[in-house]
Amino acid sequence: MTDDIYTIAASDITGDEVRREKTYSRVLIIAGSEPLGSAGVQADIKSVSACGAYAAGSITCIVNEDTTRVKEIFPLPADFVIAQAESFLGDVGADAIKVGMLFTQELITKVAKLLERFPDIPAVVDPVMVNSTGQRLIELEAIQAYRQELFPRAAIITPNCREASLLLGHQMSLQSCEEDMATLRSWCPNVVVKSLRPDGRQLDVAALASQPNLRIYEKALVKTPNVNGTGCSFSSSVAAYLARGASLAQAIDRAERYIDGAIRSGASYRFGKGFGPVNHFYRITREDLG
Ligand code: PXL
Repeated sequence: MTDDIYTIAASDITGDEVRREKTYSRVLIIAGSEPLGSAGVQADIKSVSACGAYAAGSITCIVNEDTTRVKEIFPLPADFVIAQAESFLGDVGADAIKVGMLFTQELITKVAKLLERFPDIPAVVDPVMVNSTGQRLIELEAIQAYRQELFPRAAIITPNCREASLLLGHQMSLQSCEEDMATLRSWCPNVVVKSLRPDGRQLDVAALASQPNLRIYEKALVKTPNVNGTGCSFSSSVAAYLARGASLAQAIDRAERYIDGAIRSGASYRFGKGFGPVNHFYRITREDLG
């Protein structure tokens, strides 16, 4: 007995026979997967799509978590992660790369070597180290590899304040900001530190090689637990705008606007008992969807 095969609009036309002249703005995401759809590669794909670029992904690890805690982390073999990325880069090509959770020192080193081979593709490196509940998402000994190997290959790095503090070896504050940004810039010339929280205010601080002064984004603190994956979503949004041809400064401005809207729009949804997602597609209305 043979299996039934249902064929829908089968085509034997191969690429060479067709004029394919349109291009996507392509973002290759190298990041971890999680089951909530709030953070990691799931958030990355949503953000890149919501910001108008094509999202492709190489999965680094699978995280089992609910909205209250990370339960288990299952890293995939580092060479396989790189091979997935090479499959996309070698055949399709990318206009920007977003690097999220890597977890192991071995993978950080291997991703650094991969980026070295593609120096013309800007890479946004989000050094994922802790999640919203403060749990660690990286092997301790791997932090050094971010500083020494991966950051020098990045176009921009986007640590949050806690991650910046781990990288610096001390708590980052508004008082130490100028000095700390200078240290971070010694590893990568373009840096955005997310979520500094001096006296009830919420600040993101950007330092760009092209600009003499720090750019400070002050945002009203939105009261919501729905902030899981905000770092992932922000850095993916930056990558999407870079892929679409924006300058770094423009990409950060647009990503700040995007994530602020996504947090506000998602603020009052009920979603589990802990930290929920932002509303990635808030700019698309029901009418758009038909
Ligand atoms: O938000 C940080 C993060 C990144 N990547 C993955 C995660 C998380 C947080 O839970 O699961 C895969």
